[in-house]
Amino acid sequence: MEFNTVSVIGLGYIGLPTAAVFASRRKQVIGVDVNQRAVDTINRGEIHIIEPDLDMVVHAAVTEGYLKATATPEPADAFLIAVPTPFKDNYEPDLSYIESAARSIAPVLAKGNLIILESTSPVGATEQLAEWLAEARPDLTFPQAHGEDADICVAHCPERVLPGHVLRELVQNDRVIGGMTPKCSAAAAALYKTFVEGECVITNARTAEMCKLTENSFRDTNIAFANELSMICRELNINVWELIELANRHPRVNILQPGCGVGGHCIAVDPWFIVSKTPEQAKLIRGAREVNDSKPLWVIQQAKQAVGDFLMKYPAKSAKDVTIACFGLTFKPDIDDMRESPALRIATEIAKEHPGKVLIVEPNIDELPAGKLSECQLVNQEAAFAQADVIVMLVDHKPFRETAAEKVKNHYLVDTRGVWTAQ
Ligand code: SAJ
Repeated sequence: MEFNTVSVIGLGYIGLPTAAVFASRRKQVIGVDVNQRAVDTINRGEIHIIEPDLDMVVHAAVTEGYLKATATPEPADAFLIAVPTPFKDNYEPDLSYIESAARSIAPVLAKGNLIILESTSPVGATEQLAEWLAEARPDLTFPQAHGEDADICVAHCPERVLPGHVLRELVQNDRVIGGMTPKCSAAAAALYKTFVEGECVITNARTAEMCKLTENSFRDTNIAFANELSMICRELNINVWELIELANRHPRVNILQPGCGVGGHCIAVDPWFIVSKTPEQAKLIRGAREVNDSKPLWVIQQAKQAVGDFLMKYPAKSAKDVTIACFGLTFKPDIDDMRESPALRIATEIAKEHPGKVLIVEPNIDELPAGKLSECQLVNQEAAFAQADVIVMLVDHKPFRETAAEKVKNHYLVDTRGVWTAQ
C-alpha cells in the first residue's frame, strides 16, 4: 500500500503533532478540524495548543507545503482519527466525535484506503466506526463483512504520548497496532513506520483498545494507592513521604507519589471505559477512580482544618483575617495546562468558601483564568510567604521544589506533594 497523502481528523494535542511529524517526513498531509480558528491558525504556520517545539515543526511543515488544514475532508490514502472521547454524565463513553468524524470522511473514501482510529476508545469502538463507515458507503466493502478482501482497511492504534514530551515520544515509543484483519494491521504498521523508531507491535483491534485503557488504569490505580496511603498516614500521624521512600527501598516495591488528585483528560477518564463495559468485574479500577476523585475534597478539608488550627492559636482573629496562599494551579508540574486540573478546582473552591484573602502562586501563567478566581491575587512566592498564614501546596513546580522548607516554617501548611514536608 502506498501512502502519499495522509489525512488527520482532529488537530488537537495528538492530531496536530502527528500531522506535523508525517509532514516532516515529506508526506502530503491534510489536517481536518471543525474549529475554523484552529484551521486558520495552522494555515498561518502557527499553533493553537501548547507543546514544546511543536510550533517550529508545524511552521516548517506549512511553509514547505507539506501540511495544510481544512474544515472539510478531502480524499487521501490514509485517514487517522484523533478526536476526543469524553464520558457522559453516567460515565458511559461518548463516541459522538468519532461518529461525526466517520460521517465526515465517508463521502471522500475510496477503494484501497486505510482508516486508523487513534482516539482512546472503549472496547468495540473500532468495529463501531467500521459499521458507521459501511452504513454511509454501501458501495464499498469493509473488514467486518469482507475480511481480508475488503476495499477499506480499518485499525486501532492508540496514542500513548506524554503531554510535554509529545514530539519525542511519538517517534520513540513502541506502537500497538490493532487491525480488524492481519492485512489492516500490516497496512497500519507500514504507515507508522514512516516515522516511528520504536517497535510496531501487532495485535487485534479489541486488544489494542483494551491495551490503551489498561495503561492508563494501571497508572490511575497506582496513584490511587499512593493517595490512599497519604490519607491513612494523616490519620496515623505518619509522614507519608518518608514512608514511601522507605517502602520503595524494597526491590519489588515502587509506590508512586500522592498529590492533590488526578487531572488531565486521560487518566481520570479512560478507566471509566473499562468500568462501564464490565461493572461487575472492574471493582479495583472503579475504586481507584473513586479514591483519586475524592482527593481534592479531602485537600479542601485539610485547608479548612489548617485555618481552624490557626484560629485556635489566635482566638482574637476570625476567618476573614486569615490569608491563604495556594501554590500551583496546573494539572501536573512544570506545564501551563489547567484543563481538568484538581489544583484549579481546589483553589476555586477555597476562594469561594474562604471569607479572607486568597493568593495564588503559579509561575507558569501570566494571569489567572477568567472568571473562576476573580477575587484572588496572582503573586510570586516571596509575596505569598510574606502575606499568607496558611499555605496549600498543590503542584510541585520546579521553583517551589527549589525553595527551602525554612521559608514555610512559620506557616500553617497543607503540603499535598511533599515539597516542604518530605524528610
Ligand atoms: N500524578 C500523581 N502522582 C504521580 C504521577 C502522576 O498524582 O506519581 C498525577 C499528575 O499530577 C496528574 C495526573 O496524575 O494530575 C496524570 O499525570 P501523568 O503524568 O501520570 O499522565 P498524563 O495524563 O500527562 O499522560 C498519561 C500518560 N499515560 C501513562 O503514563 C500510562 C501518557 O503516556 C498517555 O499518552 C496519556 O495519559 C494519554 O493521552 O492517555
